[in-house]
Amino acid sequence: MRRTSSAFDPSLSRRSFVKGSALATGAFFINSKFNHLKLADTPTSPFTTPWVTPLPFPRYATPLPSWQPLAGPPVDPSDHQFYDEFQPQYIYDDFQLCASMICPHPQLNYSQFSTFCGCLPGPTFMMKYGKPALVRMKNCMPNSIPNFGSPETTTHVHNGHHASNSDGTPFWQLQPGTYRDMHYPNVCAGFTMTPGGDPLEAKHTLWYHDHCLDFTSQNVYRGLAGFFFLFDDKDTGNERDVTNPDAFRLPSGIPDGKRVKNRYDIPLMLIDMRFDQNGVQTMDTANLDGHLGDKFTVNGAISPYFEVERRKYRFRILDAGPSRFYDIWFSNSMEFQHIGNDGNLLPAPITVNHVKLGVAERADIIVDFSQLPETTTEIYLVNRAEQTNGRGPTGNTLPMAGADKLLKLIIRPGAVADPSRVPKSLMPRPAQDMPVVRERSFHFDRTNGMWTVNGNIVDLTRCDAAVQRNTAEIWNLSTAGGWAHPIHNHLEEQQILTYNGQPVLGTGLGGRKDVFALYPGDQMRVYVKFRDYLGKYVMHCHNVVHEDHAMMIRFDLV
Ligand SMILES: [Cu+2]
Repeated sequence: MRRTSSAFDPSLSRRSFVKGSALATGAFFINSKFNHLKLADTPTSPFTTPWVTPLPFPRYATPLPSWQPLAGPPVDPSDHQFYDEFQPQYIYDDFQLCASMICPHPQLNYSQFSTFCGCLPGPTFMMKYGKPALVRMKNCMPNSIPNFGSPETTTHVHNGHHASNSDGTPFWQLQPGTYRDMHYPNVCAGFTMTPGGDPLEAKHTLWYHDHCLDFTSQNVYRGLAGFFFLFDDKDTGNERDVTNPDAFRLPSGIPDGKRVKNRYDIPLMLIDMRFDQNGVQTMDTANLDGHLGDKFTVNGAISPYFEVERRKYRFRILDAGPSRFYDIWFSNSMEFQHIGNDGNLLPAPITVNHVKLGVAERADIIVDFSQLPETTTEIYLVNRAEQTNGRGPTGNTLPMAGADKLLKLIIRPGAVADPSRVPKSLMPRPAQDMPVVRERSFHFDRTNGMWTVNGNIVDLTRCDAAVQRNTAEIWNLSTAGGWAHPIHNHLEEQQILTYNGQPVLGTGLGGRKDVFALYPGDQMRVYVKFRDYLGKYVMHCHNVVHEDHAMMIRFDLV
């Protein structure tokens, strides 16, 4: 297996031209990467009996023992910014992207998914600030895969503060049979200005997924997604951390090798899928509005159940797309505490009874099942956002009786001890202490049947915004009517100054954000710091069908 070149791939500009010309004229270009595009029908998936499958848990990614070197060639430090400053203490060798036969429900068939290490979701990384890591990503996919998707991949850690060449953007795609070393320094943003960076920039709930140009929606829907958690000396991942006075002691799982004892920190990855009459996963790749499934999966299983104890749990809910928006409730409308939005913990917990999610957004919530009466033995996690096509939600809230049930929660009888806590304050919003050197506007719209930013479809050979490293800017993000666009910016979290002219402090948007869920006609004014690394990054719509067709810009730190 050979290492990829870090040189820029000039074919990226050709591909965007191919896409523009092919789709703008309504004809599909004959190209090996596009020849599966066809006007597919939208079948109704076969019936599946709900609540017969236990909720699957992704296993943990396991680093090499400290004494064991990489099995293959050594790392090339010159391929990584700040490698000497952040030499990897944890090495994950042989992290394979591969084709895997998976059955999301016992009444369906096996489908060929694309997976990280054979798992859906991929293995969960349990990373720590101050412990730099290196992951050797190997593309072990076959040269062609059935139905949809691309065997060419690149892996982005969503919300990671990583060097451009470890950011896993389409600039560095892996062909089957090649590998790439991804360097994750696990240091807070601002480390080139203050040693260790700004601790208020620590993030906790990240995820990783494919970012292949033109094929992200298909590849992520095929299974290329997993969780990437970061812990620090406050969010330590240990609810019994009595020796550390700074520890939040949020509900935790206790990793024990690849397994877990006492799961109270629960990742929940939501993907809505569709299956053909043979029970095989399918996708209508010709529908450029977006893809909606009629089966709701949680951690890769359709309509699973999960037994909980009468105590507090941390649920980290991820909308992994491709195009679905959620309005998450419990079926008894009970309150819970919203502690984090996207990767960050909020300044303080907010008590709510529902939380909205656009594609790629995360909600970190604490649910206390001890508040339920003994007579309550089961409730459901449900979605009340009405959505009838890939363009976005209608804005209507489904009645509770008609809500989409996602996960059945079976409440075990009997009181249990609960050492976990929810502090009154969590992570204050970082100071807006870097002067703003420039203001830019980005309008997300539809132009000649394509998804555009400021009227342009993506061309990765074109830099759309050159920003000065270690400066701050204000970015104004806006949409036209009719479509919702969850906008994601790489490299940095940002702070929303105003949402449709209104301040957001004290709301779930009042912390830091890496996805801006813009509903029709919305405007957000956002404060962004651009720190530490040089190189190429992207901002794009995370309705990944829109991203693929071709709602993305390139920005460079110079
Ligand atoms: Cu969009």
